[in-house]
Amino acid sequence: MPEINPSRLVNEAENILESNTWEDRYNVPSPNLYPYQWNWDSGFVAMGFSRFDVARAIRELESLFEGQWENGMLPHIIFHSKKREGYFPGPSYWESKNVEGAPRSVDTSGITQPPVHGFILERIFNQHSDSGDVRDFAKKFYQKILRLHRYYYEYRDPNHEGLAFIYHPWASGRDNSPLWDDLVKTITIKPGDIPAYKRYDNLKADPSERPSDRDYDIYVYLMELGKKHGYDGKAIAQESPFLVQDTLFNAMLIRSNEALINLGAEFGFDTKEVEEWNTQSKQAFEDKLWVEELGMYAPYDLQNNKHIALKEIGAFTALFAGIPSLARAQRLNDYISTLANRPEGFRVMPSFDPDHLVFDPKKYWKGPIWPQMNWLVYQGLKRYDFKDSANQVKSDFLELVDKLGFYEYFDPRKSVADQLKNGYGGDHFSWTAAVVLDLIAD
Ligand code: 2M8
Repeated sequence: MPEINPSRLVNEAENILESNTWEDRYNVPSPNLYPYQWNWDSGFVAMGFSRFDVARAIRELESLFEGQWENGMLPHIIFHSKKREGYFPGPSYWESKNVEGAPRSVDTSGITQPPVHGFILERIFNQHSDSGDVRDFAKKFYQKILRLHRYYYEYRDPNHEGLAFIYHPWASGRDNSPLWDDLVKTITIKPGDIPAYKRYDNLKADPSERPSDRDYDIYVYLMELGKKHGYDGKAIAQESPFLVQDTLFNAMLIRSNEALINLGAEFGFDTKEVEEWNTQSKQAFEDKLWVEELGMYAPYDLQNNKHIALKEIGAFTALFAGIPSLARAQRLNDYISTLANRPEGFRVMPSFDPDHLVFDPKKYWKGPIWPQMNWLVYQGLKRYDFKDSANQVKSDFLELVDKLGFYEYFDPRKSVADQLKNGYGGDHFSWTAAVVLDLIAD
């Protein structure tokens, strides 16, 4: 382990989670850059809170699912407060209240994000299984997550393959990853296709660390498509030029299904439906998303019927979901170990292939180290008993936070990061704090 000061980190992390909380019930990823409640961020935030205030962890999950739609969909942003301005696309953009089945009490976005809530609930329950309140909450909350998963199988899997699609890069959680570059190049935007809009993100964080304007036009184009179809996955599947079975997204679904199966057994629920989904999904992930020449998994582009064959961090989250055979897991681990031992000196785990031309160690999802991704990769390596690389992934991350602060993402190049004074993107970042708390306690 690096020389870090765990008690200082824990104090700071707790303060960040508390100060990024509003109305004592929901947390924002970073007050300046992302001033609303985000879907998978809140999952990790609940995990962090559960290390020192489990009642707050429960309120975080409850407030998040106030945004759940009748069809089960959980939006990627819940706009509890309209007063906060300065984020595009804000509450009025999505027109969620015009959509039947969207909540009446709160505005939401219309796209979703990786389904982490099942395994987060399981983690919180396992830490507090002797608490009657936590058990009661978990039993009830289970049903909401079940509805969410049912939505993915019903609306996002038109060929009943067991793999859910996304139709927007933001739903992958990895917005401007090079994964999506070629696919979005095929989208031509004609005058009148998208409304005029104003970005705020690049005023609040260094624009060189944020997505390009062209990326944003595509994001808006795909949101407009969603809006046109009332964000209905089935209708969008016919028309969207961006239709992808993503690695990370499906690995999260599979790991969360597994959590529902485990919790269901604990609570005496019938878990047959989830077991059937998960058996099919795990097999489909293994069969369809593995790319032999790459030696790892890759997302599948459903419109052009091909893999997006690039080396990227989503592939490694399959370990956490227990998907790979031992032989494949070994290949994934070998890749991580070689990366960690390279003479150029990388901290692991960069979010994109450092040998690729478009790798950019500073720019958002094109290369930097991301806190929640390191947590997922760490848990996966542990699951397969790859102790050395697991510890490397954990300690590299804690060292970065200790040196550079609670930022959104970090430079993976040792020689560069060691000279820096801060990380990249937003500061005072909630999931960075949450992951630090969980890793230190783990
Ligand atoms: C980033 O995405 C949002 C859109 O959802 C943005 O760039 O405005 C991503 O890193 C995403 O994974 C994350 O959930 C969100 C809030 O932290 O920020």
